[in-house]
Amino acid sequence: MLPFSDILVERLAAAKHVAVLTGAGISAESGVPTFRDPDGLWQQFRPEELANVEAFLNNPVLVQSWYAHRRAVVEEVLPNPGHHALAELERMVCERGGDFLLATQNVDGLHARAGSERLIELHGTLTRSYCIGCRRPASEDELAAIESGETAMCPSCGGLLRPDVVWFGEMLPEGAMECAAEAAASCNVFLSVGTSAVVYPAAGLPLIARENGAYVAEINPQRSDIASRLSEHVAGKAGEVLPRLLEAVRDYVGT
Ligand code: BV8
Repeated sequence: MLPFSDILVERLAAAKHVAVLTGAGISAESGVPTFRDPDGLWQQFRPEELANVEAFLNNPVLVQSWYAHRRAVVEEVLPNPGHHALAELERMVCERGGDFLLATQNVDGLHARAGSERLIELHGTLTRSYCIGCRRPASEDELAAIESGETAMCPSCGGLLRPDVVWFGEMLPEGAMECAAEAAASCNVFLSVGTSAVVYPAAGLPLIARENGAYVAEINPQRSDIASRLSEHVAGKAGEVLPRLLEAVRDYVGT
């Protein structure tokens, strides 16, 4: 018994345009804690404590060390079968002349490491940091001060070093949301994978797809905030469901 419908398999097999949104849930099976699950990152802290500019300026050491901790976690983990399945889906769709776009809210860099290329990191990436004074990219050595409990500062201008992520109240990277919204509006199938769909404007992407006639499936052990407005909820883990979905599509098209 497959956890997803025949319709989803048939639509995905025929789709010329496929778009995907992922959230922290797709990295959970790699060992990266999510934000809002019971054992999630926010359980130790609240978003307003850490993921915004004011919190950073009020307590740079806390915020810098929280991101340093998350970088260390991410450096130790690997992409899981869910990440690899989405990279494979991109290749499958592009090889048949279709369009594919993966928009991720994640900042862990795991989709790129799994081989995804048609990728937009809506909320930036942990893998880069920069100086808030002169915007100069920060090196690993310059971030080393964090290890000793000090504030990491720019050696050129003395400004604070921050992760290249999008905090609450900050704009998404130039053009990122426009590009993702365009893909959502023109796709035949949209997959929303591992996201609680509470953070906007990213969470609006599956709804844009639905409003424009796409078949929208959510892959998540829990129902998200927007599940009732989508075509299908596939109850399961991304690392288990996505490889089986790809296999079913390959069987369907007979390749
Ligand atoms: C902005 C930083 C313009 C990096 C993050 C309407 C429109 C526009 C803005 C807003 C709006 N309403 C409110 C806002 C403001 C705000 C917002 O959305 N607030 C929310 C909380 C109400 N949005 C913003 O500020 C955005 N900026 O819009 O700019 C603007 C500016 C000023 C004023 C107005 C507009 C910026 C948002 C970006 C914030 N940065 N992260 C970092 O530190 O990581 S958000 C953070 O949450 C992460 O990026 C994360 O990806 C994102 C969403 O969380 P999820 O990924 O969904 O993770 P979560 O833990 O919640 O859920 C995991 C899911 O996985 C669960 O459902 C679980 O069941 C599932 N799961 C678990 N295991 C598995 C699994 N699924 C599959 N397989 C598994 N194995």
